[in-house]
Amino acid sequence: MITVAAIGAELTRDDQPNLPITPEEIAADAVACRAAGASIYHLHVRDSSGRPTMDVETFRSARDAINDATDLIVQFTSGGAVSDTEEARAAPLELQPEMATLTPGSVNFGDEVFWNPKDLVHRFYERMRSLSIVPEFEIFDSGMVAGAERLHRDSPDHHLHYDFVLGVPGGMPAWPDAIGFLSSKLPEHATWSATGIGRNHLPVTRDALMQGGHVRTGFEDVLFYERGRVAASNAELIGRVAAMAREAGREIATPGQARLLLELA
Ligand code: KMH
Ligand code: ZN
Repeated sequence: MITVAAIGAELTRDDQPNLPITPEEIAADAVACRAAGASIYHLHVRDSSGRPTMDVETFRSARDAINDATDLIVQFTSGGAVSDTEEARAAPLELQPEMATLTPGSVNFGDEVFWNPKDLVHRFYERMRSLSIVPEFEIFDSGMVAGAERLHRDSPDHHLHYDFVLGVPGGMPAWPDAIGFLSSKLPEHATWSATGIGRNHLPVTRDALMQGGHVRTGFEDVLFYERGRVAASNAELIGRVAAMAREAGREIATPGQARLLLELA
């Protein structure tokens, strides 16, 4: 499975002129990503001036635009931006996306803190499950694997899927043995993907593909396609990861196959 983290909350149009913002731009981006091999679209949204927002109607328009144009799994962020309140971060869940991210612990995030105290995480998890949303646990540091386990208490009523996000300043670095270590700590039958931020991206992608994991790419994680050249599109980033997967002898999942792997309804 290839996830595209297409937008994020940190990047601006000044950094990345091709950042998709309007529903039309997001739909066109999603179509291109689907053609290049993506099966999951990890969604953040922006307001009309390009600032990150957790506005429910903006999420609705973007989600509907992706659904109208593709069969991609739409995965909402519940992380938002580091400045968002708990209420704002939780609000779009009422739209019942198929999946949503859940970060089971706090972590330094550059000069800021990505704030996920235990009670907030439990409230988000309960809300997701009450709406039949399958969480993807975002693992920025190793203790978060234990944090996720405390949520489902060994008897989850959904498939367990994790995403290792390595190389955020303040989180777990993209150490060469990080993926092997983290994946060895997951419950049986769990699936996992990995992404490396910035210059860590290709080594982490390669390691994940070689070790049986799934992968994530996109503007949220990668600004430069190569030294000195900003990525032209999310689809360009997906295309590179898909080529690496094929070279590693891995098949690319369609959204339908990903739904089976993730046991989505
Ligand atoms: N923007 C980060 C603070 C997620 O989408 O769940 C959090 C984030 C994780 O992007
Ligand atoms: Zn995100």
